[in-house]
Amino acid sequence: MKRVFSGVQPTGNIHIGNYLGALRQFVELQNDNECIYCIVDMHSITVPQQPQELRQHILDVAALYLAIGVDPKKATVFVQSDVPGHAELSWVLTCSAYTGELSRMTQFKDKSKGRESAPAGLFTYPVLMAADILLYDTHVVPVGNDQKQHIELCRDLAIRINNKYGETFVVPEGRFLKEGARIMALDEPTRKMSKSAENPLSRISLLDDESKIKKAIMKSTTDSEGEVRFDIENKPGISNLMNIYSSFSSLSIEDIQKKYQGCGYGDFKKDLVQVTAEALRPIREQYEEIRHSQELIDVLKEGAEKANDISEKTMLRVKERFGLGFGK
Ligand code: AQP
Repeated sequence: MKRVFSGVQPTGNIHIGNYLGALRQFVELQNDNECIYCIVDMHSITVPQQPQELRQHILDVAALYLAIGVDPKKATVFVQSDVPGHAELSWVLTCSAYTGELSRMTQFKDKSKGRESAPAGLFTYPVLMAADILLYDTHVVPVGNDQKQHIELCRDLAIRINNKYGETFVVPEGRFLKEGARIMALDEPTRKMSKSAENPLSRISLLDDESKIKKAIMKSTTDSEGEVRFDIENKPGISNLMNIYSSFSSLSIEDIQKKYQGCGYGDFKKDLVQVTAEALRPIREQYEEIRHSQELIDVLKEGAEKANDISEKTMLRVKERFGLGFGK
């Protein structure tokens, strides 16, 4: 059985990009694999957070995991900072990473753009992510394809350490979906949809009701041609909407193109509102049931215990390979 690990930051506004690129895979994978799903709160403090809000957002993401269908009987769900091994391993990996490779990470470049000096945590973010993955002897990491570069770095670190210190880590593979792998912002379809973007109409959050979904889709940026045709280069807006439509329905991009031949964007967008609202309604309903339940707290406590058991074993192995500690 393969071990699967992934995580989402509790930075609020979990959106359909997070869902279609990553979270949707969590449910699919839990039946045939040993899955570990984390709420990566330590990653979220690489940018400023309000402490009270962060606590709430941690529980929001945990509830969303369960609402989309992650089953705590099959998968381990926990909060990153409840397992000290993440920070411990992150330091060990930091000592094997190079500033040159970290400064090539596009996410760091994007998030530090225009600043004279950026938080060091933003720079070492991918090392912490590598620690998250390697701590659990992970084989498969389901993520959106914006994370390809980080997964590559994680693999490089694992291989580098295995070569230098002897077999220490499993070298993981990223799992990227073809459809929905990268959902773009609705107002600016050349940028990825993001939780932290200022314009709330740039995204559809998983908990948005039909009226919010309608507002965001009807106002989304398209082009003046008015033809529902998939062409990422020249028609990024409509292509992104077609991608969302296809991901939430049983229709392929070609089916959608045929269905809306000769129709304007208005009709297509109205249908997309319906398709999206229908897909998100059950998630919202489940979420309301779970969010303030004791069950949620129990799941996180139990998850942290299980995750700690696995991570302690890995850290013993790592310390032994690196000669750390006095060898009790
Ligand atoms: N636009 C996207 N399309 C497809 N997948 C996406 N993911 C993020 N944005 C898209 C995937 O969602 C998972 C969780 O993301 P995260 O919270 O760990 O961090 P992120 O990639 O930084 O997400 P955001 O939305 O852009 O958040 P902010 O604005 O806070 O930085 C990951 O698997 C990611 O690939």
